[in-house]
Amino acid sequence: MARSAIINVMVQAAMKAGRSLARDFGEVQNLQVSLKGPGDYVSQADRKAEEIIHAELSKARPGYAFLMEERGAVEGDDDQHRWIVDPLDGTTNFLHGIPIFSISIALERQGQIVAGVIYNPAMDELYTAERGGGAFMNDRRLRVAARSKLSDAVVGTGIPHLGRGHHGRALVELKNVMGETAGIRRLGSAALDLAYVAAGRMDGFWENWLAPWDLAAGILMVREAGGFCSDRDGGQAMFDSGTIVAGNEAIHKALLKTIQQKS
Ligand code: 2AM
Ligand code: CA
Ligand code: CA
Ligand code: CA
Repeated sequence: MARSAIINVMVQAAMKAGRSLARDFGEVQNLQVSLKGPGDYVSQADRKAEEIIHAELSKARPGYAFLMEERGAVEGDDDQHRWIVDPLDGTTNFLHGIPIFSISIALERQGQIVAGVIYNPAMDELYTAERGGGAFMNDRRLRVAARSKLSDAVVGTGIPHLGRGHHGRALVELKNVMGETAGIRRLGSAALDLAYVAAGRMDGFWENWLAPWDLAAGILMVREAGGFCSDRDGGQAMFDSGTIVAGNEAIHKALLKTIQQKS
């Protein structure tokens, strides 16, 4: 399968940042770490990877705007295009030596996500998607899982930590989903959770209190693999609400209903 020019640019940036993350992952005990808020860590590795991605993408497409987790918004001359970047999704795993983390890069054109790349350097798994062109892992075409019953489904989520999210609501959702599914998984990288749904490894995923850089590439990945994504009310305000529910058509619908239960 031949990759398009824009996917090539994104893959090159992700792989270069991935090599930097892999080196830092090998000596994680030497990294400088700081706290952004309670339980919210950032390291030199996050910042280095973000610099690499910013430099590579700016060189390849001068003038495009950016929204990045660590630097925030960077305006560009081109008001049609914006990169949405999480240089290290799963920092907590990374800092604990758990090899489940990723780089997430999405391209928005006129407010619509048109390309996405998610890369896990520790497992050398590269996910790519282009609007209307399908989703791929290491160039193999992806399709969401076919299971249609929640009782057969393995579903991913994220659990809020100290200082973040509404723990009471998270517990109600967990209780309801655990009572209706074949298993819950908590990987620790929302971008990879969505990539796993696209790959059919997990049947569904839901999480609250996420940011656009956690979600942008993954939403396109799931859709291009034939899946469905919405916010927790069933609408399309994932970026504004920070909530997401994903799966194939049947699982998405059933999962939405389950997490909307009030108690
Ligand atoms: P991060 O590793 O890039 O920070 C895990 O459930 C997901 O939540 C990860 O994608 C993680 O992204 C994100 N996350 C962790 N802490 C967060 C915080 N304080 N605010 C928003 N998202 C966070
Ligand atoms: Ca972070
Ligand atoms: Ca993130
Ligand atoms: Ca991050």
